[in-house]
Amino acid sequence: MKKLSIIALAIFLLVSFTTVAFAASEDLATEAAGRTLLIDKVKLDSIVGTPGFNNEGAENLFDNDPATKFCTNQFPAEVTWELDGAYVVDAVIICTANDNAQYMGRNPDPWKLYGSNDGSNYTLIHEGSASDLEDVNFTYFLININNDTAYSHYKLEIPAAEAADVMQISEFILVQKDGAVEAPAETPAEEPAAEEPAEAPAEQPQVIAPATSDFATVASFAALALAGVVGTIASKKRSK
Ligand SMILES: [Ca+2]
Repeated sequence: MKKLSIIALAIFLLVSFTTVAFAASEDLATEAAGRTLLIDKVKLDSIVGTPGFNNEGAENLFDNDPATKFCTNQFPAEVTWELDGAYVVDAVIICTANDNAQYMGRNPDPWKLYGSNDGSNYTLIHEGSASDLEDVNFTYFLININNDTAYSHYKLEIPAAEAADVMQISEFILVQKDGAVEAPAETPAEEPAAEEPAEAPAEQPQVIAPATSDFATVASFAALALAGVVGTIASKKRSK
């Protein structure tokens, strides 16, 4: 009986470990487990990505629909997008696509997430691999990330697929770090900088204006001087 109990316990532990190691769900709310998702913070018109197959472009990663996917055979695949403010991201949720179980090896391997606050200079936040996912369909995987910096711009870089000529995922969701709300502090700080160039052109007409009045002044003096000369000549002619 003791042997049976030990075997049963071993099986239970093995199943538990497997469940924890490959925690995933076909339901986003279950996989997110109360975390704050930044789906509605994505500026949809900011999305720029490597072309995908027909109707399978990078914009499909941000539509909160696992039935639409980003599917491409162009590598390295790259996607950049902007949020409506700067947020600290400490996890992402990636969802597999409609036929990963049939076409195995299409998960990204590796995948690299970068952050930026100017859309030009990017910092590597995390590098993941195909081991974060499985060859299953329509399944959300939460991947924790070690990051404490708020970024407003993000870039996903996928050098290759795990074991196929085609890479595909259906959703790429940023997860905000609990208690980190830095967006309001970042956004106002950027606005004055953007206004500075607008003021510079306004000063140019002011520089030109004195030159015009100087010309008018010189012209006035010249006219007065000419009038004086003419007057002098006229008076001299009258005196003769
Ligand atoms: Ca989608």
